Amino acid sequence: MDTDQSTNPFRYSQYTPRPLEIIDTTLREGQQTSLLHDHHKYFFTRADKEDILRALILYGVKFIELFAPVVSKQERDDFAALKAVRDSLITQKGYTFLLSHVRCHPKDVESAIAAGADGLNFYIGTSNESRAYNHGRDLNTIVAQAGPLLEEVRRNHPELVLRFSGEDAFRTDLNDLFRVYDEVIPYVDRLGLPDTVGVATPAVIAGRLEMLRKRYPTTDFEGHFHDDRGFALINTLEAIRSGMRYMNTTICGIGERSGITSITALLFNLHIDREYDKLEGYHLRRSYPLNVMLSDKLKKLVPAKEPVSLTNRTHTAGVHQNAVLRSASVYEAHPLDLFGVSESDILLGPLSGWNVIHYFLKEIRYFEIDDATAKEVAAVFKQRVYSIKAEESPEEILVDIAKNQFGLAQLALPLAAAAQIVQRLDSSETNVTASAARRSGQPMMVGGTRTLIR
Ligand code: HCA
Ligand code: CU
Repeated sequence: MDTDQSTNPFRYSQYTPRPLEIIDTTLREGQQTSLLHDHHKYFFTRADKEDILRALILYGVKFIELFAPVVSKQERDDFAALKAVRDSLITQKGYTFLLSHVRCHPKDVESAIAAGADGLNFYIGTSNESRAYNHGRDLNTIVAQAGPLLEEVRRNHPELVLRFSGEDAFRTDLNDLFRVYDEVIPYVDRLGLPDTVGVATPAVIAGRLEMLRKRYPTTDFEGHFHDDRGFALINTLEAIRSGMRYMNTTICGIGERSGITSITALLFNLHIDREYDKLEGYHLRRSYPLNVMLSDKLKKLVPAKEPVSLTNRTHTAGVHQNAVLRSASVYEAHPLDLFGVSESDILLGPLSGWNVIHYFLKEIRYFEIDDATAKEVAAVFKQRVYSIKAEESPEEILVDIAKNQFGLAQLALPLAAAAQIVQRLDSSETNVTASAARRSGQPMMVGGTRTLIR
């Protein structure tokens, strides 16, 4: 498919933006995560990038940020491969804009345009810290460099989507930010407001946006919130509430240091807050599979602090387990199944009560067991499980006690019937995700019941 911008039929000017446009930057900011280094991985392979891009497009994202091809030969070659993936999904999902993250530097710009980027996300440090220690240029020099460059790009490439960010915007004096933005505003589609080091609070964001929107009433803003204080998500929600339409995210929030806003956490919270118009075009059931896929590439489980996680449907204490067996709503307040966490998990362990043990042995392992025996088995299990060995599981110990110590009879099911009862976590999803789930150690589910016990 020809994506030369001069002949590209999918012009940005023809696109009607939705109430919330996510600009996902897993393939740029996300690649800067130190988590890749933990396993000597250092970068996403081309296949990883293709999987990530495909999954994001299927999720409903229309804007994807990539590095400038000038970063490395690998990035340049991968850019072409990613364009091919994007093109292959146009019939199914419409057009997705690939945006290149560029310094205010002609070389970056040329490399991105030559690669066929749909847009350029310019950035230059505007805070005192950036100016002193990053690029060493004062405000006049920044203005003199950025203004003419953007003017030229806009003149020669009217079809490109242009964004300009003052890096470290929340430590930049507001008047300094105005000074630089005043210069570039005639040429850009959006102004970026990155909280580069995670200093902002919701109140600061609301205040700044009010002033910026007054000064630039017809321009869209793009947020990018780092999580150094743990505020990325709440800052993002506040910015959207204050009228920001474009938002940067990554899958599982990966990025420099503690990263930025998690894409699935954002959509999950907008749903809980009943901001349904903001969810237009996003395929929410793909949320959990998206987290599983990315975590698998990092050789991790979905992080425990991700709102859209199996952890949030996993119950450990006996009181909790007993209650959720009757009604999950006692300890699960949110519609996680709409976000692809379609099962819940009860962990067998020293805190499990006799009713869960009874449920597991009877309903899942088909032992003939009454309440009184279950209480006795539970007492033995609670003792033995404290001396569990690394190669054992609580489930094995429990079955061993039931079978060998109590001599309980077990209903023998024909193999074919048993096979039907066990299904994969994400059997409704793609094979890629299913295998990712398996390799991530994501559990198997018991069909017919809504609860998995491990
Ligand atoms: C970076 C910094 C950046 C840029 C954000 C933007 C930030 O890693 O280059 O271009 O808007 O947090 O400021 O990610
Ligand atoms: Cu960043």
